[in-house]
Amino acid sequence: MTSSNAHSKLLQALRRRGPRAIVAGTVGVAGSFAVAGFTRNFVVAPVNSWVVNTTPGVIVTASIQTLGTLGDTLAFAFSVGLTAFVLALVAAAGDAFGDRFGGTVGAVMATYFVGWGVTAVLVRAPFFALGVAVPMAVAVGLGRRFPVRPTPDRGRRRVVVATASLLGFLGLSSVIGLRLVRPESSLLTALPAAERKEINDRLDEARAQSLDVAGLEGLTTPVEDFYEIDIDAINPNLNASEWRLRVTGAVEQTATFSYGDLTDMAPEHRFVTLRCVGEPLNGTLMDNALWTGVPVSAVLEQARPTDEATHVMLRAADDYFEEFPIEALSDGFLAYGMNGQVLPRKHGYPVRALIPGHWGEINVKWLTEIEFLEGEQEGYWEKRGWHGTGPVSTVAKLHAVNHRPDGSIQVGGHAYAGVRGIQAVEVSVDGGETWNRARLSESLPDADVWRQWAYEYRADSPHEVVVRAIDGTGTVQTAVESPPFPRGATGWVRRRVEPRR
Ligand SMILES: Nc1nc2c(c(=O)[nH]1)N[C@H]1C(S)=C(S)[C@@H](COP(=O)(O)O)O[C@H]1N2
Ligand SMILES: [Mo]
Repeated sequence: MTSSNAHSKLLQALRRRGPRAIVAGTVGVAGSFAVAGFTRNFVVAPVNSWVVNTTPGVIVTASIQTLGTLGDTLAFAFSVGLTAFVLALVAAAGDAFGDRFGGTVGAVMATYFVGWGVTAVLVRAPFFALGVAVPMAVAVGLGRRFPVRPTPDRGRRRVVVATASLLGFLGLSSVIGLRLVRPESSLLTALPAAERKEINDRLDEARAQSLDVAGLEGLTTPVEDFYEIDIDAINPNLNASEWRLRVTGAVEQTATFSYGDLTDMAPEHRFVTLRCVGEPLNGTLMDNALWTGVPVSAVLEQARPTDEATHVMLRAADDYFEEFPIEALSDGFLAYGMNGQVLPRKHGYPVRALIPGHWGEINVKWLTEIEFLEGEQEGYWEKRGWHGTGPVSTVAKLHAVNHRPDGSIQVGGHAYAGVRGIQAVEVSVDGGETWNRARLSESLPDADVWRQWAYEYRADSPHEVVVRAIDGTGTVQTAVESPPFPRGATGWVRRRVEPRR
């Protein structure tokens, strides 16, 4: 046989089986989604993990930097295509098997068993593999029984029927699959109406309290604007129904909690501000949200730490871990909601820790374990030289400078001092010679929140604006300048302002 002969045989085989195989691969993916939704039992999930893990880190990082979460989405779309392609190969093999043994029955059986086997190994769940195997086998069987050939007579009608059935199946599968798990959508619909009302009232209140300064972020940061810091480019994609929180180490008795255990407890709603120790003094890695969840103390009732326990290690699904003194945990919070939404994946779905007054890094996302220790250990960042497990330092930022129609100048920003609170913000418009009190937004009724400040004045020559906060204990923000590494930036924010010409 000449090679061109073999080539044309291959082409013929492809032309005959290709469309059928591709349809089978596609309905295999759709069927899997219908039974599993966006969970690890969805056949694309293991393929996507493989794609992400085999993509070199530099490319992942670069794609995250240039594409953001679009990179995630593209990788996922690619994984969907790759999965359908692999399943199409299985279907083509089953189809070819039928040509030799048993005709259509042989093809259907072979497709069913191989499709099921491959998927069961991938998702490690025999039942969910049926979602792939059954539609694939049906597609191969129908394809053989009613071949769609582009002949003028019944060909056209069959194309229409086949296309319509395919689209119908895809649509139905998506609808069913999306209903199974809705991690990122829906307001916390499971909450009683009274709780939903409380969330909305508190968000409204914060909106009303926000200072009306152009270009200044409000008191609540919308979820899509909330800063995000992760050690990995690709975040864990956890399934709430499989998620567990374990309380271990130096405890009277270990305990395990499911998502339902936490959401069944009486929910609380707290405004908490987070700030990353790594941000520059006047940076943008500081935001505030209304979090819904339960106090850590509620789970410690069932797993009390022993008298020897001195520190806590929080561990997460991305292998992140952070340690801090046990005292900080008592006011801690386990959040599963954010601004009235289910906690988004990028902020730690299904559950994250919030440790009042401390740097962002110990507010562990994708939390899986609270381990009590009988002594100190280093956390992820501390192993890398940071000292970010303690209380935040005091900061007043300057993010808005407005030249107003009446000729005055308005400056404004946010100030934050953790649980010490903000008592005052002072503004100098002469480089620090003299100081004036800024207007402050009313305090939100929670312990660990920022405040906005604003100050209006007139000036007709270039000048330097300096701001400093005074915390709730009366201590003035330190003027000593230090870089973010290793304990957070300090100093006063200064900015040169030109009068309007
Ligand atoms: N599991 C896990 N938790 C984490 C991190 C992380 O990379 N993994 N980053 C930490 C850091 S450094 C900060 S500043 C905050 C940021 O929280 P955010 O991304 O929700 O704003 O999360 C902390 N919790
Ligand atoms: Mo951070």
